[in-house]
Amino acid sequence: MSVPELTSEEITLLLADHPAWALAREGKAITRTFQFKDFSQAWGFMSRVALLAEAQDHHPEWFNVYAKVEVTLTTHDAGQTGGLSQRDVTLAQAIDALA
Ligand code: HBI
Repeated sequence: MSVPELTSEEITLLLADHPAWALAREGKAITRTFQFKDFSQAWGFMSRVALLAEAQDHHPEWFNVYAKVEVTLTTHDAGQTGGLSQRDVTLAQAIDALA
């Protein structure tokens, strides 16, 4: 089911409120890289994010190597070909609260 995409004003606000995140994929996603002490810390973070994602039914695209975790948020169901939605804002806020 399609969900509304964020307007450019909403995206500007999102980036202002969450300066650790950067726009990616020509404005269709946001991304943040986390660096932890070791793999165990990184995996613990990923486990907590996974529970958030399940609770919100909104899932990250992510890459992990050892203590680094790269998180990208986009909404596959947004607009015609995907994009940023309020779901991404909500999940980014929850992830920031964990970090
Ligand atoms: N996660 N990032 C992301 N984007 C989605 O559109 C999405 C999701 N998780 C589940 C989900 N959509 C559900 O609406 C199912 O339709 C897949």
